[in-house]
Amino acid sequence: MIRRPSIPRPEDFTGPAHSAPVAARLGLWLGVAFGLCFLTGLLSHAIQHPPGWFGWPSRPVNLYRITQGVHVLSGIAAIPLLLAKLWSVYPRLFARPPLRRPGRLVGHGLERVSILVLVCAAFFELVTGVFNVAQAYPWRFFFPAAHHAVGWLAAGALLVHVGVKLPLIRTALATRIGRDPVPGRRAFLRTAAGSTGVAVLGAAGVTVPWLRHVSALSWRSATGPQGVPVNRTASAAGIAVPADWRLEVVWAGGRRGFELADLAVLPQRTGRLPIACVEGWSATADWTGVPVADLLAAAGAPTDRPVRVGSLEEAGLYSRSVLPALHVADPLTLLALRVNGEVLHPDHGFPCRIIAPSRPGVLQTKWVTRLEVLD
Ligand SMILES: Nc1nc2c(c(=O)[nH]1)N[C@H]1C(S)=C(S)[C@@H](COP(=O)(O)O)O[C@H]1N2
Ligand SMILES: [Mo]
Repeated sequence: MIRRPSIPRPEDFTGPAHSAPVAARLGLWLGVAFGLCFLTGLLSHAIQHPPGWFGWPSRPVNLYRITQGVHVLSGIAAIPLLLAKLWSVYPRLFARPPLRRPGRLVGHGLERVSILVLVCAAFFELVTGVFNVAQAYPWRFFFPAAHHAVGWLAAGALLVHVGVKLPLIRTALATRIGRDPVPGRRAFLRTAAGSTGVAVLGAAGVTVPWLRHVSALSWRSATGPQGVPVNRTASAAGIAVPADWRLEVVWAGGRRGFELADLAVLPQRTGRLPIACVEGWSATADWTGVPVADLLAAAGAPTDRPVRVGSLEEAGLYSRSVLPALHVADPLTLLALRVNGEVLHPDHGFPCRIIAPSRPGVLQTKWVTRLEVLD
């Protein structure tokens, strides 16, 4: 007699991974990782595109380095957690009928759609984020804008999902795993937690100095001229410093030019400051230069305004940036001329660059040629 192969039902999956207490715990951990990742991502977005009400402090000097490190590492942690969670719940795909009785149709349909959106958005965020860490962009959209928009989509879908499932989540979390009649649940959760730990440790070397030696992803940390990594080299940016290079300081009431020799004789300050790239790597160095506020004062310009920084680089998204007034006022916001005791390498921005505390790397403009005090 030939038996027709039967489509399984969720109850047919009896492995320890496929149970509500396991799924709820993985969901909780995943929620924490996503939450941290979302908030630190919003923060980074706000620092780069500050709304009027938003102010970001310049101290402690490592603040942005820490929030961006948390962003990248919580995203890395979410990858094994998401895979474990999907493994845990995929038998639900076999639930029949796919949509329930008319009375519950709206709620159930909403739940299904929110899960589909959530899974797609979460995958999109994690995959594009990892590619960004690797600085590979095999797509045509603009990464920061897409990553930001889909982040909101994931957050919305997650809220709906948690809202719909809350009663179930509560019961499942209240079930003690230790007394569980099904063996193996604890082992599955331990494996998920262990893989997450390995993934985080493997990535943390990009930003945590004492983890450099155990980290596979630390390739960016200590390479590059003068001990600091480089994202965009001078030749990639098409930089040729003209023989008559001058720094122009411009403000509402006037302008003044400085030659390199003029900058070199102004009082210098050295600060141990990080470059914290939005892609996750960070590296600390001793930067020496003229505090921007002192330079403005020497020019006779106001020192309590935001300042637009212009570069020799003509095109390119990072060829200019704006220093908010809070950062201009910080004496460690430098127009740096030297790094680790040496004149800046061309790839680090010779003749001079901005190095400010607690600031995304993309805003640490290199090859500076103009400072414009804004109203
Ligand atoms: N003019 C200019 N400045 C720039 C960039 C750039 O492409 N052009 N890249 C920025 C980015 S993304 C980072 S992380 C830092 C890196 O500085 P470094 O190359 O000296 O390490 O420079 C920033 N300054
Ligand atoms: Mo960067």
